[in-house]
Amino acid sequence: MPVLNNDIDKNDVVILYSTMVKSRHYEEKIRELYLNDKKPLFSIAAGKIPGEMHLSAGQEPAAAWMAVLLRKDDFVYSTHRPHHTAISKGVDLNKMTAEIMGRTTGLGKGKGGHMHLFDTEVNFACAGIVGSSFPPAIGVALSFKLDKKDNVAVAFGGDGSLNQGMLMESMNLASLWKLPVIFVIENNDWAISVNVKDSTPLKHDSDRALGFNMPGIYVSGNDPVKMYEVAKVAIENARTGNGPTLISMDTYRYYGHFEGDPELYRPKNEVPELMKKDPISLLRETLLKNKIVGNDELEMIENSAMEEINQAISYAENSPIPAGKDALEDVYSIVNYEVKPKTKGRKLPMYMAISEGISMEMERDQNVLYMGEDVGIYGGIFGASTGLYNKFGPERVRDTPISESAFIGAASGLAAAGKRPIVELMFTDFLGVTFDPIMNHIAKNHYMSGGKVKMPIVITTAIGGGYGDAAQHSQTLFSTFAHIPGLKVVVPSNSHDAKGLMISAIKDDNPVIYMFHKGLLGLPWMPYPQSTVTDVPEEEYTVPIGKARIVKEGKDITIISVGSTVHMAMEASERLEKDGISAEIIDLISVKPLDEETIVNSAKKTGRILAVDEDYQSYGMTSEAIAIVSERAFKDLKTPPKRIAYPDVPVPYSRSMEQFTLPSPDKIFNVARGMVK
Ligand SMILES: Cc1ncc(C[n+]2csc(CCOP(=O)(O)OP(=O)(O)O)c2C)c(N)n1
Ligand SMILES: [Mg+2]
Repeated sequence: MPVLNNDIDKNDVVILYSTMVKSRHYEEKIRELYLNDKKPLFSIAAGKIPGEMHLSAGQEPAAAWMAVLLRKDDFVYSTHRPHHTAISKGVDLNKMTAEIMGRTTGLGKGKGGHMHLFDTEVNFACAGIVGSSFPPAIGVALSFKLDKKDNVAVAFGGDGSLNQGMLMESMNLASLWKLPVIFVIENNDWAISVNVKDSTPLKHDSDRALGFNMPGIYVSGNDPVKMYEVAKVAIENARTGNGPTLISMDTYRYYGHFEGDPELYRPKNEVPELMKKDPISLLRETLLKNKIVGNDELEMIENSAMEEINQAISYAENSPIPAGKDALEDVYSIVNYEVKPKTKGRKLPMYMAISEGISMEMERDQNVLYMGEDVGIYGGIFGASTGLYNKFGPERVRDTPISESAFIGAASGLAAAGKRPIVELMFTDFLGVTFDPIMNHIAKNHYMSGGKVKMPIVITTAIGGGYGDAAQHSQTLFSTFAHIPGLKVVVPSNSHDAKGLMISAIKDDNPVIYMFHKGLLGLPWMPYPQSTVTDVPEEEYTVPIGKARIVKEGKDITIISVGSTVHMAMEASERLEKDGISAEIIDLISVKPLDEETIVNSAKKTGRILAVDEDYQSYGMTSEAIAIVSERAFKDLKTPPKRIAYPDVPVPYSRSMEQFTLPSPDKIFNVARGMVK
């Protein structure tokens, strides 16, 4: 039974109790609705509640403290089992229930569902990827720290998340930067069917903190009062600038991993034994024994919880079901930020144009910051942040440890808290270690929240080969990003566009992947075509995202190019001219959204399409451009479209093999000539 110290505020304990009661009844009610309506088995269409259902009955003590100790503007990132945490943070129960039932009035207009609840009114979010709550929470915490606010961020994870790299990276960053964040591990012994003893070689999960030089506190016995006391200290630490805490709590999961789980892995008597020490019953006894409440008040607490829950269910059931076509809305936030250039400017190499664009936006908007590896005094190994550190200092131009999941994941938290982070993924090849934050969070949060959560994030990244850096440092990968709904992908081919696109990317409320080709940057140590060095206006201006440019008019053939292949196409076209062939060259500038109109109009004009790209051929930009032309201008074509892209092989090291595989002016000349003559 929980013990109440003399100094504990008795009202707080009553709030703990009533919050747990509400959570428990809510879960029982949701379970009833979910199971009743799920018959017949495998009939996906049946039932009030779609999808999987992970219930948290038994785990209430891990969350109830938030109802007392957190403020509305503190932030919580929860898990796939989120209801008790949502209720404890004060999420709107009507909208949450409507979301769980997939209704238009739901938190995400029915686009997120029970694992993806976003309530911007009370700063609550959750996610279905195990361990993915940690990086955004440190982002929010960093934002609080930068703004000198005394708020805290709380991130939840289960015992299964203890062995996720995202937790390690996030604890390291949180401790290093002394961020006001609390990591809560809800250890219910099970990660689906795997017992924690078989996954984690620790006495207590909180021992994970030892390696990160931060406090780690273990709470035994699923005790809501102990948890409250421990959390109080952790919060005090966080609010007063003393950094993060890891709290791990033993808790119980009464139901299966998901509703319908046959639980074959679980000893038969486990749940009945756990229920004998049910935390709600035990706290009720404590309240009665200490004469803090009487039976009448207990009854009132029960009744008021049930009333609220029933009202939320009826609100949800009476809310409209979304139209199927609503699925197509909320992928992107609509934005309008065009600034036309006023002057011609002066010549700058591309890397300096990029950093000039960033610098202007950082001056204009205090919310813009730049993070990544070696981006500080070094200025980024590709020079994108040249000079920024000296101008804006280490808080806003922030060197990070080599923890891409943590600092790119943090960007989504920073954005949710109102910042406009730019994060540098040094080589695009390193995407593999940080795809989850980009693909599942940064790209989708706007959509899953029904358009409420904005993700104004720029991810800068170096692409391309041609200098013998082989398979793990030479990829282009436009289409890997472009394939994911919610991302924009831009690729400047010259200095003018580099600055204007960077300013657009920062002003855009959507996540933009800003890809710069190493061989175009104008770096002193890397050869580059002189044609990349163009006039750059000194003032602020934007280059529109999603709009291609015809860089050379022509009438016989259209060459679609982007980034490095623009310069190859230009070179080839000079030779084609000499052969009497007039090529029209399109610089796509944006790979996503793709400017279909410019492509289709040019195809109609020339009747011949050659798409050229340094990314892998299969499922790439060239395939997409040709598909669009085939759908919209097939009858205007005089010959079958062709493509030159990177063959489906990893990038080889030796020069002879690399040059063989790359697109080149020669290849473009030969293929284009063959198509026309
Ligand atoms: C990265 C990732 N791997 C696997 C899964 C599938 N999965 C969902 S929940 C879960 C178990 C999580 O266990 P735990 O963290 O202890 O949380 P609990 O379910 O006990 O609340 C797994 C393996 C996932 N969603 N994300
Ligand atoms: Mg678990």
